Amino acid sequence: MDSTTMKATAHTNIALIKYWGKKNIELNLPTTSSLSLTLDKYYTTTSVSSAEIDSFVLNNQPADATRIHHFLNMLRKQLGDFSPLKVISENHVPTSAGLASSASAFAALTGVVVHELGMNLSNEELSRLARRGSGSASRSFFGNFAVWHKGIDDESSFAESLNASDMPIALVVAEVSHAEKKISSTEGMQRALTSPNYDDWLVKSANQLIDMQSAIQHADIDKVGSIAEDNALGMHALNLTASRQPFTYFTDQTQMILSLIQDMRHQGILAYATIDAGPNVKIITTKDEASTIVNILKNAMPTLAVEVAQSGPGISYD
Ligand code: 2P0
Repeated sequence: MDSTTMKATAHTNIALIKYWGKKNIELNLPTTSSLSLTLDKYYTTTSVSSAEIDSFVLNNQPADATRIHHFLNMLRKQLGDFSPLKVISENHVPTSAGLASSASAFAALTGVVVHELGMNLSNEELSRLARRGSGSASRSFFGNFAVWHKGIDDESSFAESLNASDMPIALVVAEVSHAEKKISSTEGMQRALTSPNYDDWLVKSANQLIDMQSAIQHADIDKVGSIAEDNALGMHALNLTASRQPFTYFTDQTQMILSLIQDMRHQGILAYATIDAGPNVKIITTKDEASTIVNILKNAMPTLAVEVAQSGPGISYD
């Protein structure tokens, strides 16, 4: 691989129907299909160059390359051997605070390596490879809405675009914490699998996915939000009811925002919560109502960092 300045930019995504469990850890096959909205605001830009050993520079700082080295070795097995790489990433996502920086990171890395190898793979094929680095990365190649089909094996587990038309959906991100999460997604999922409610959640999730696709096709943002909130709270209920080491990602601030959202709905504001592997709350709403929600949050919780994100693009190269 020649030394190069080519860059791939992938945006992160927020799951509206969550991935929360692995059927196969080695292959990163999920227990459910999931559905996401790609976000405009948060993204990772990555380039690679030849090096003596696999190494990683994140936001201009040397970083631990263990996970990346493991992933590059998987790519070497799948695509043919290539020499060690220095991976240089700029992360415009708060790292490890439940905003899924691994999604944009592994999508951008997969995209740039495959391009540098001179291979021409479809986004679906790239998605299949990126899945092995981080499940949610499979969904970050596509703009707007994407669905990750859980599949039954390595070949059949990948994401694709939903080809939905644009709708005025917005996401108000309330950043309760930038801190590293206490329990990794992988560990959290393993605990959730021990919940006696897990099998019921699988059935419910499959039905919610069908309903969500229909709501998206009808551009029904209220329904999109309501299904997403139900799905997310179901995921977090699994954590609380795990038979092995039950836990929660929620903090007092998370609970406070959830109750503010209920108040907003009573006032007729379209606002629904979704929460990932951390305390931050993302509020699904319309572009028109986003600023009202920001104002309510800022008034109630003046120290809260709040941003508004919208639908973002698929992977790009320059
Ligand atoms: C999701 N999350 O669907 C779910 C919802 C967090 C909560 O995917 O173990 O970093 O690397 O495959 O993708 C975050 O987990 O997990 C995630 P791994 P990942 O977005």
